[in-house]
Amino acid sequence: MLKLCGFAASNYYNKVKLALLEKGVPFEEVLAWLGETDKAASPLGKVPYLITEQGPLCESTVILEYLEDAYPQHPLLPGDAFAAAKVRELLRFIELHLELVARNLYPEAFFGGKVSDAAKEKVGQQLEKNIAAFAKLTAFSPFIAGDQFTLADVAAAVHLPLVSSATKIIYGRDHLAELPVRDYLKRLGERPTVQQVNADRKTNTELMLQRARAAKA
Ligand SMILES: N[C@@H](CCC(=O)N[C@@H](CS)C(=O)NCC(=O)O)C(=O)O
Repeated sequence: MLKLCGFAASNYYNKVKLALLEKGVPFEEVLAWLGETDKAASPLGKVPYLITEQGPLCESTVILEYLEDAYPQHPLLPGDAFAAAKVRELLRFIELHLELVARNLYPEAFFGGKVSDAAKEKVGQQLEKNIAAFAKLTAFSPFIAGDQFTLADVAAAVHLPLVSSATKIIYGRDHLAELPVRDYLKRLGERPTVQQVNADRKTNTELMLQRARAAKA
């Protein structure tokens, strides 16, 4: 059986978990905190990584693509090549131009660190520009790439809430507020798969915080 390794507080881990749940592919979760990962499976020590019968795979989007190829049931990419590329375009956009930019704010937004004012200003400007561009690519009708739940929704479900909360904490304003993201995430939240991922995330985040407190004591 596939083994998904990492921890459920991680949004990248949850992206793969949500795809597995949506596709109905059986898998086992193996808890691996940062610093306790298998470096042969994930040489940068990042999570998630997936252990397959043929060997390990890291990088969440590569894993998503592998799952689509290896488990065609409940496809999360359209059959038409162009429509599939449009889904991948959104997926890439969310990861590269939203998550990876907003991630610069996480040390202060979520982990008690500090981000310089200059960095905050630069990230804020970059996000404004990237979110305006993202808005041109999606109508949220009802899903990110149209009328079907796809890999782009899998990414959106885990990345967009963090972009919203990080910008709200750092700038006092949710930079996604002008898009229909709240209603969209509420709709996604009606899916049992998303509910499971969110419930496990909360439990695991609590555990992660307890570990951090114990390490400090
Ligand atoms: N590009 C990687 C990013 C994964 C990632 O950054 N995961 C975080 C946890 S949310 C992590 O492992 N951080 C530790 C590190 O970067 O050393 C992917 O898509 O899988």
